[in-house]
Amino acid sequence: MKTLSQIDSLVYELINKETARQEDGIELIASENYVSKAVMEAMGSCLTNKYSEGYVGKRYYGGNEIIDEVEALAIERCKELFGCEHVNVQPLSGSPANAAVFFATIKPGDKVLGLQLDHGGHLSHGHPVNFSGMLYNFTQYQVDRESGIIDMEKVREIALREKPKMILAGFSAYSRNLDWKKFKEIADEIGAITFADIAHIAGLIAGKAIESPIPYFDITSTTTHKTLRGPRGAVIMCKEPFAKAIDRAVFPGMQGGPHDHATAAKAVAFGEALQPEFQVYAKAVIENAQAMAAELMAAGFRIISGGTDNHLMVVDVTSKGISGKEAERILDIAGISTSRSTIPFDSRKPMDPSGVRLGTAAITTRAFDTADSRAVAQAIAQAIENHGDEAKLKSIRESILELCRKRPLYTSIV
Ligand code: DSN
Repeated sequence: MKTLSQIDSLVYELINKETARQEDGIELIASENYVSKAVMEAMGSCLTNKYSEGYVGKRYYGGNEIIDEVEALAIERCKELFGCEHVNVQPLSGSPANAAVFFATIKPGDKVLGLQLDHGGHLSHGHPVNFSGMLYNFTQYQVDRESGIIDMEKVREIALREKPKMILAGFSAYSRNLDWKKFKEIADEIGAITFADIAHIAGLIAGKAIESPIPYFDITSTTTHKTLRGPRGAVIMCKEPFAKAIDRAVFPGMQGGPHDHATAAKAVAFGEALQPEFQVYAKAVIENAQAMAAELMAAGFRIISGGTDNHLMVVDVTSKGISGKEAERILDIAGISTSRSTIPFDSRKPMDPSGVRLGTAAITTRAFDTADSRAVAQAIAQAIENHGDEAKLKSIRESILELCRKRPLYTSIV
């Protein structure tokens, strides 16, 4: 970043500080990851200069012959990676992608069934403060109070009673595999559209570590920057009969010009995820999460649903006399980034809930193995148990720094 350092030393310094923060800290925010330098270079390219409203071969601006090739490549690689019939690679991020799916398929006021936010769902899955909950008539399903797992018989019961036009399956804080086939069977009983939001687990699906909804579901959206390890952005995949409506909903329905630099970076990330190494990565993400969950449970923490099948877990920290917000703050002091999280049936408020959500996508990218993941879990337990002891927190921070130096970030990614 030679030019930036000369032209704008303030921004340059801030980027340097953030690079150091990422290098010297442990990233457990379940929705974050570290992209490769190749993805970053594509994001930082001259493609950011272009306007290209429209689609390949049908643009509203001239000079798009190269952009057409970039977008066609992203489409081709995404189709190969996920085995989908059609894909729109233009969505700017997850919520706009989900908005486009709703615009394409249902009308304001229509009934939709989705997972409740504090049971692991997402704001755009019908929360009242979000456009989804304001525009559409959402009915929400929950996890079982005892097991912490979605009870498919309950989902069926609600679906048969409420007869939604769409059933939405997906989550941002749920650690168990979804039964895609069962969701589809339930939807077929009532003639509902099936919509999967795989934002969190897309990389695990691409890496063939967990099952894909794409063979069963009508429409699947995902962000590209979580386990999939691409740039900030999203895609919408669907069966051919929905293709035209999805494309029209994205543009001109929702968005203007696509971010062509992001499209190029998506193509790079899809290319990386098509390599055999990505399957090794996806498997390791899950193994690391399972090792971390086991260690935390051994230290006396309650993990919602009793473990994990994917990259994340929601940990109830209240038994250690601390709230989720306070745990997030203490762990930040120790050099571990997490995000506070509500737990199902939480008696506390969303800004200061009972849990923290942890994920292993980022640490696995920097080559952490199961022994490292267990060491991180021990550090978390120690920090939370000694949350009032500044000297102890300082010594945990030192051990985290040592672990980070053992697994350097910007030399381990290519
Ligand atoms: N903010 C993302 C997450 O943390 O899961 C979802 O939008």
